[in-house]
Amino acid sequence: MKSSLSFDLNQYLSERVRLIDDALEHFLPGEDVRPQNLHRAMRYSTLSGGKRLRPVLVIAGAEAVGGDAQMVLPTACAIELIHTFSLIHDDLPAIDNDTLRRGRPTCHVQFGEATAILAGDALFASAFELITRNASIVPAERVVHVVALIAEASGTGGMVGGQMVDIESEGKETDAETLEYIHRHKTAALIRAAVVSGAILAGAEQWQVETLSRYGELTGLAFQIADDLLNVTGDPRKTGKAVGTDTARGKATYPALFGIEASRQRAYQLVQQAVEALYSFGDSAEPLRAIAHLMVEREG
Ligand code: GRG
Repeated sequence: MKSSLSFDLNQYLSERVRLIDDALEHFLPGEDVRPQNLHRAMRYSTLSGGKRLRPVLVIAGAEAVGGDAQMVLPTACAIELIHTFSLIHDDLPAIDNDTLRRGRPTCHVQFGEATAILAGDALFASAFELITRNASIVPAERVVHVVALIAEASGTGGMVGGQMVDIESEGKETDAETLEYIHRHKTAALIRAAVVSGAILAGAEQWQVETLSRYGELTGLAFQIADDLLNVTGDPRKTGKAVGTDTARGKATYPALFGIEASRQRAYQLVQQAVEALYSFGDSAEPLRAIAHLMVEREG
């Protein structure tokens, strides 16, 4: 991971990831609580060493507008639960049929398909319960705004909609417009919602919300292009998942449509634009600038 002279990204991330991991551990039902198998599956998939990019972005969004991690921690964890839910369902035999995730057997391989489906469902419901807890920390109208934003980013106007078009495009020739639709909805929508939610909960002004929305959209797209590239050129020991699966399934991806070099350039160009979008922010947005670069320079 790269860090600028004045800002230590590694330290920034490790401090916030620890906060998030502790809060998730505390929030999720214990393995000995009935129904035990469901709770084991929820904990297995959530507490399995993800990068925690989305919850970190919730915190960084809050910090960019003068807030702090404690103001937004329930919502940060909630977004990670939604992300974990999407990964569990994405890996199912009916969707991508993947057997490896974060370096371990996927949820349905470990617990069976029925439990994996229910674990995903329960994580999604728990996420919204968790967001409402933010109302004990910040004004409730900000929380209501964030509930609507995250629900939209998860549903047909976001992740689920993108996933649907992704599935429908498998094995077909896909044009650039459809590919961008898939990536913007399947991946960028939740990333954008993460950074914007943090800012709204921390009391952002409208211009700040609009700027961070643009930052989230641009970096979210760059992140998915990097994910496409890692599926071609990545090391499974670092990504924790199988490589070459997109090509095998005839998936619509940037490298498949534009080639590796052009995809890489597009990802870097998007990051550049995202960083430029933050020009009106001062040092408080330094974490967001550094995270934007990390999104495309990562190896896992
Ligand atoms: C009903 C909300 C809902 C979801 C079901 C399956 C599905 C619909 C959507 C799938 C969305 C999806 C899996 C998009 C891919 C996004 C992506 C690049 C995931 C990898 O994220 P990382 O690299 O993973 O942040 P870690 O393991 O670090 O958390």
